[in-house]
Amino acid sequence: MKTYDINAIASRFNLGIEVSEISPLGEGFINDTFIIKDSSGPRYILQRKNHIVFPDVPGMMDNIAKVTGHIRSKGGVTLKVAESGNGKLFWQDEEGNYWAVCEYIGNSVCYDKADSVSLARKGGEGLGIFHRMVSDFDQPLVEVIKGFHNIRHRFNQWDESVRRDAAGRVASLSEEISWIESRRSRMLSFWSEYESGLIPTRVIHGDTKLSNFLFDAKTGDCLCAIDLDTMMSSTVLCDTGDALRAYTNTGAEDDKDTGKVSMSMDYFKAYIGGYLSEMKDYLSPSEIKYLAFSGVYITFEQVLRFLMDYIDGDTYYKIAYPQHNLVRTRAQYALLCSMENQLPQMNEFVSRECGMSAE
Ligand code: GN1
Ligand code: MG
Repeated sequence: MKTYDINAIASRFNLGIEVSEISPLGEGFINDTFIIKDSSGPRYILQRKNHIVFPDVPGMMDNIAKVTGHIRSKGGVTLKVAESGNGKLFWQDEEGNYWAVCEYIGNSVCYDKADSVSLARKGGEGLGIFHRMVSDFDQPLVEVIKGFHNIRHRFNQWDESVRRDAAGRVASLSEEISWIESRRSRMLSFWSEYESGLIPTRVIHGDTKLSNFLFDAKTGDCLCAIDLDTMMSSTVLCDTGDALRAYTNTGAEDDKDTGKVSMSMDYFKAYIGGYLSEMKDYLSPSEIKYLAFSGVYITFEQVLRFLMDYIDGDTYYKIAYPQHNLVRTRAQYALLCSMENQLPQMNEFVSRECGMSAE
């Protein structure tokens, strides 16, 4: 990570505390994150927002202010964004970097991996609560990343990447490329149902992996969604799908041993059971129909995105070693196959939970 004069940056915000320490936090692939402490402990989270990935940071911060304001007005727990000295929700440094600060939520814990079915259940409840809280939000939101979970858009980028072959890697990837091509029409036909309006448009979080939710350190309940940068209007199936990708994986997102990677049916049931306990009455029949498939959809999208970044020469995701994006691609593909194989049982579970007979 590049070094910044982090104390000078923090001093641009109206924090109202005596800062005692600022240290790096977490391993996000996109932003740089720091924790600001005073003598009582952690107080704020400071982030450099990646403005290559998020071209409209002011628009993004505006989305966050609107949605968190809505949740707060309904008595829900959510992030509180701090203003900078100029009254904006961000501060731009001389190099053009955007910085933003939000209050640290105390007595909370955050996980990288679900290590129990009860955590998966709580996580599902947490996303359900978030979707329920925003189900009546009706203001327009900025599309922070164009076509983020839109597979038609992703395929357009994909076609261009393969044609460009910027890193000269395409010739060596015929097997991996066939994983994408053989699923093209199925993924596009699902997305057409969204485009046609059959699947409703709502506020989504956009990046529902485990570490983007806080849990109560005492009760274990999910407290709130964090990392709200990718919130936009889309289908909630993107969120359930991305969460299933994260929660149900028996291995790591970038497992070198793909034999360790599979979808745990127990974790699937726990997560979806928790989600439906909060959201069942708010979902349309089309959302219920595709709830289990949502995991397949987003895991496929992630295989495509990791492979596309590898083809592009690793320009998007931070990597820890040269083959990292290829290792991620193969690990996510193993998860995708495992989900595809278990889809009938996943659908059966959803139907049963929703009191419908399985198709
Ligand atoms: C990125 O920023 P982070 O690490 O929470 C990415 C997600 C991917 C995820 C894969 C804006 O999330 O879409 O699913 O990596 N975020 C963006 O781990 O592209
Ligand atoms: Mg994150």
